[in-house]
Amino acid sequence: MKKKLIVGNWKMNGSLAANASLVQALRAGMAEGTACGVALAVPAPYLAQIQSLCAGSRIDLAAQDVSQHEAGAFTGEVSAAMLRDFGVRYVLVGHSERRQFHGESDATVAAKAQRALAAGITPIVCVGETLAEREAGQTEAVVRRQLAAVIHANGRCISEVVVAYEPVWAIGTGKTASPAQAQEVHAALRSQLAAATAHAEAMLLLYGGSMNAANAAQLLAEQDIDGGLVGGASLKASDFLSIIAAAQ
Ligand code: G2H
Repeated sequence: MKKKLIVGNWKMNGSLAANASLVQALRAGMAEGTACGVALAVPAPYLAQIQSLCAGSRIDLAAQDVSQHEAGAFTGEVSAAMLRDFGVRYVLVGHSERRQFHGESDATVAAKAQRALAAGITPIVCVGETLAEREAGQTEAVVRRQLAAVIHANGRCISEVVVAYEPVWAIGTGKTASPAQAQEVHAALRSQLAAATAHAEAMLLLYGGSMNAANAAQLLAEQDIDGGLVGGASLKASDFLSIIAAAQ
């Protein structure tokens, strides 16, 4: 069976002290036989700290964003090569908070995925519709358009990305897509990927949007939900450990 993947997205939260106790609790609480992949997407200034705290553990390092540029005069940006220097394995691209608050277009997201892949880092490509788009019956069209840009820009490498479906209306709101709602979109994304690569079945499709200790097992039981991208619930060790346990 495919190994599931649980990624904690800390967003703009943390401090040196809080990070140390959270990672310590996760390391202590992860069962010996934890079978799913686990990664933490941490704010860039803490990459070195988390790299060292996670050394020798089963926790992989992830970043929350990457520049679409290779290097040079791009003040404030972090390149894929810099992330690689810190042992980053995954990077989020196109999170709805980046699309919404930082004006990232589908083309920008596709270019970021390309930079990550070129540096040997797996992009976690986030797609998802707003409440207005869902109510207008546009959910599938929106996520297909967002994914199509990445497929188009990344060609044969598309099988190397992870896709995260995050309905914008479910992010940080406490509202979760029902397992059936999420599965419906995941199945559509899987069939879109299948038209682009022979490896679509093996690819990981994560669900994100108020996933928590109480709803994770049901969501993860769906056929096309291969893991979770977890925001708020990844900041509390006991909640995140319960989600990891639900992914075994
Ligand atoms: C969606 C998710 C993690 P939360 O952004 O990416 O956040 O679980 O807080 O809804």
